[in-house]
Amino acid sequence: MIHPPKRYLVTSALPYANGPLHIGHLTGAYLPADIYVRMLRMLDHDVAFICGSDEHGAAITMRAIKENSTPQAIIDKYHALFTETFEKAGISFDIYHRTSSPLHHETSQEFFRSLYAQGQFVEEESEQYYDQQAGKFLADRYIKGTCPKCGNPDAYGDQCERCGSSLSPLDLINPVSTITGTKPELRKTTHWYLPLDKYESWLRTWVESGILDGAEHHDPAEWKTHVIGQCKSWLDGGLQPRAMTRDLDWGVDVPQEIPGSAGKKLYVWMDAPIGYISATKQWAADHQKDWKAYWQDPESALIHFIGKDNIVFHCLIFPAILKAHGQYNLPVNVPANQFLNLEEQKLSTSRNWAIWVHEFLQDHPDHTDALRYVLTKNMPEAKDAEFTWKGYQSDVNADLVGNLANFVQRVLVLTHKFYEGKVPEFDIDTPIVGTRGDDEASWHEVEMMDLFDRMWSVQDAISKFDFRGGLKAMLDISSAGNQILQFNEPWKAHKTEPETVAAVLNLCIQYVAAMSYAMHPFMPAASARLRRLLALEPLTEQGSWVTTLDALAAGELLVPDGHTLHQPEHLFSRIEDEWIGMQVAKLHEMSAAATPQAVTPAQTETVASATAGKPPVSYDDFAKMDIRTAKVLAAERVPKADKLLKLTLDVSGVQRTVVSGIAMHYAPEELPGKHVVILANLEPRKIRGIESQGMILMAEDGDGRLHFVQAASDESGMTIS
Ligand code: B3M
Ligand code: ZN
Repeated sequence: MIHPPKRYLVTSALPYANGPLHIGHLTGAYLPADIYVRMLRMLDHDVAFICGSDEHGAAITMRAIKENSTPQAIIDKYHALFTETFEKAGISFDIYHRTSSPLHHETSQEFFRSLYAQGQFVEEESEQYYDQQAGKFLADRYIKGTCPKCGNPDAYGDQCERCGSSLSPLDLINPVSTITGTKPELRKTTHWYLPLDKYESWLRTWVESGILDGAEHHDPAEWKTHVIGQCKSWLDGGLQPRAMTRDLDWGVDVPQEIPGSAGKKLYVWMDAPIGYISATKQWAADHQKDWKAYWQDPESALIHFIGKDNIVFHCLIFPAILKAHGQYNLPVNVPANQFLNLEEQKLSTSRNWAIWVHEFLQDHPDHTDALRYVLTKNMPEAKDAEFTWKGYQSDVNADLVGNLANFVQRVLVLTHKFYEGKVPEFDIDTPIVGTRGDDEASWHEVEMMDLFDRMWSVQDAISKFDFRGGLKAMLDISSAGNQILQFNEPWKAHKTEPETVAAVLNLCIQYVAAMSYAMHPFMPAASARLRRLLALEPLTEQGSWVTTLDALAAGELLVPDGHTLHQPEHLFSRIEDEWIGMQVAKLHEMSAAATPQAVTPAQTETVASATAGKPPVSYDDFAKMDIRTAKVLAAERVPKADKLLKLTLDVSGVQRTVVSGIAMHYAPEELPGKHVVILANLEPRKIRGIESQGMILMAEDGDGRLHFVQAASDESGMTIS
């Protein structure tokens, strides 16, 4: 890679359009990319920031099955939601595209065609699992079974989420179809494979030394250690040929003219990353740009922002696809983030243990920048990180209110008090007791050079993907400004040393103006508010950092003498305990409501105490419970209730109806014939008009998935004591 590159192409992982985005997604792949891109623009680089919805793959079709809906309806709903969410969160994509678009279908087919024509695929017939009842082959998430590596009974056909192993359906022990719950049979089918095993050696050289085709491509020292580490462990484990097609009915068709293409779709991990290319094409068409320059000119830098679960696809598989094509650049960096935990637990969609970005920003539109700040401060850059509401409160109150807003406020108030809001003129030679400055440079000049260095630190950290460091450097500017005020106490000195006070305030106003630039990548809306307070033009992104730093280097003022500032207003407001208490309560309520059986307040409490550990009970209390084995005879959805299923159970020959909140975890078709355990003497209760006679006991794993509890015998009606 030639430094600096002529242009940048920055991508954020295309989110699956099958569920809303939570704060872990935001801080994983979108916020860091946005900060980085805003800084690139301010540095006057040519950059395209690309994203879009990933609308194929089992994640979408499974959701459609569960919701009794269609894939099209699901993707339309979430694509619209994502577009709105990113906009509200201030994520400044140049384009937010979608993989269901005709342009994407054409682009990915064209790509496939090219690889096919160049003989890059190995066509191979193999035996794959087939669900007779559904009439479908079962790949990836359509098949479940026990992981051969760790024994997790719920491993998917492509991956075990417990131990992280990459799997193929044939590796699974006791495989079952996730569509019908039936045991699949093996059938022959033909697919096109990318022979990753043959690319192992160049991939290793590329990842470990940054050398590609004998030339320096990138500096591996700039890559995160955990990213290289994960790649190495995949390479050490040996790469296998990977099928680039699937037998599916939702996805991009394998080009029709290819013999044997009928019924075949592109593998979602082949089509989705090509989504970056099709989005770039659309953006280029909309803005009279040349998309090829961004993807194919070796002087362009491609950078992928992703979460750590996508590393193998962006660091090994997609690069292999791009290189097999022959005309594309490979990424110069993939600054993947690790995971964010929420209140010391894993974020979990199924348990609703999450802060949903659209919901939070809808309820609290004035918190966008505070959220961006706290998520950047706690970004899981090198290791998993924690988000807590208490932490949110203290980060906002200490840093944004106590430090930043307070500095701005003091400067504005004093300028209005002493100078009618006008930036005071000052004498460059004003000696200021106890501060720096020497014969060559005045105190004001020295402090302005210091400001330059501080701005440079912000830029330097961001360009190294050290967003936490950049954020700290930004806040340090305001701390330094506060110190200047504190040291010189202009509120006291005004009468006795008016020259000093004029110089101090002038300097502090320059600091505040610099802050409006330094804040911009992290908190664009607050930066805009600050510019309004300073009565400065809205900041132009393109090139403004360069102009500002040039001005500082030349010893120029950022705000001229005599310029009138607006009346002070608080830039951020304090967060009270009560507000935090409400957020914590909401989190627990939402999560309890998503947990089966917990549909009444009383039961909500039970669930909350279960996570905290329950107090001891007497044997007598335990003995009051009638716990029995039962067998599921039938299951159906409860209308207008996403989470509920109505189950008909057999309990030693007697039928019973139980309403259970497991619809997000099991499709009704998979349940008949299952053996379960129930609390048989739970007071009958009407749920959605159906009388529920008991409760099914479920075990919840660390990922929030629910599993039936079973006795070692299949007899129904046995008592458990
Ligand atoms: N949709 C997976 C995910 O959201 C996937 C990323 C695609 S990036 C090309 O984790
Ligand atoms: Zn496993």
